[in-house]
Amino acid sequence: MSSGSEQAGVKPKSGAAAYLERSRAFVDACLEKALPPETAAPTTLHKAIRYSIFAGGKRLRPALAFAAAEAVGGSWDDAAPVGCAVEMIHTYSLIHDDLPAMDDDDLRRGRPTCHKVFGDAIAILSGDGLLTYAFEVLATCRRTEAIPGVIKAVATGSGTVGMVGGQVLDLEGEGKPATEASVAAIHRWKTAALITASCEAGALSGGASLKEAELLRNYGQKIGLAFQIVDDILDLTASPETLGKTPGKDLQAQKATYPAVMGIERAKLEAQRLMDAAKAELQALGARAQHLEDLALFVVERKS
Ligand code: GRG
Repeated sequence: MSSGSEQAGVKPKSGAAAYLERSRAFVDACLEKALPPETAAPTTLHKAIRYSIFAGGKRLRPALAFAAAEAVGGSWDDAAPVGCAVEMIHTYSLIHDDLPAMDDDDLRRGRPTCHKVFGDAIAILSGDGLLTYAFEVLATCRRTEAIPGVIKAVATGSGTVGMVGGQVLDLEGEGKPATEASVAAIHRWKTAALITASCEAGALSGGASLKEAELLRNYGQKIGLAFQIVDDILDLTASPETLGKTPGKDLQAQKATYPAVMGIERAKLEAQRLMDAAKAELQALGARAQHLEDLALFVVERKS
């Protein structure tokens, strides 16, 4: 039997699309409460922070945190601080990445970048502010016994042997010959590490055992890498309107990417292989991990 929306000619949302929509509404309400209003001093800084964080974006990392908490029997409320923190850190990384000293980009999430609107200094400080708020909000996790593990997972994923270190490898690799191994090393840190932390910290905040946290970490590493492979492919194939950022930048900067070292078709197969391997990590968690399975599929099938 078809649903009402199908009868009306409206395509029903897939499992992941509906989950992302619900988790976006939830995390945006939590972020709204966690961050100071635009009217709070210093107003320029708080305006810039809100301009960037509420500019859109898929909110994939919070959704992963919520789904990981659910997969171990926890709730969205348990994982709300993790969802906010990883989105704050992700947004800070985008603001800093767009600066003239890094990727020098004018467009992000379909809008002029933070530094184009507020200037370089405020953009740098907005990123600093978001990173600091992330750890303040993590300290409010409901399961207080989980807080040290949650903080460690998020700090490792976003620090010098995680996202920040990956950004350094990425910048240093520009214009140099790349191999599959060197590209994987960059992507594991630059992109997969924060996605991994979202899954692991989300699970811990939901009461995961050490074994469950390890499964979720393994799942996160695999979909994190798949996410970046798809990002590399979209940079070559998607339009600025769909992406909300300038495509073709990787090629222009001679960046180390999967399509550059193995071609687009093999890169697509590698993303699929990683998705299958990620799903295999979920088997021991049973039906509660269904949303994580849907999100793994979303990661490889996404168009923006
Ligand atoms: C500057 C410390 C620092 C780190 C920068 C993550 C990163 C490292 C830079 C972001 C630039 C970039 C294009 C990275 C590749 C993958 C990625 C993180 C894409 C953007 O993530 P999405 O697609 O973005 O989840 P939305 O806007 O949907 O949230």
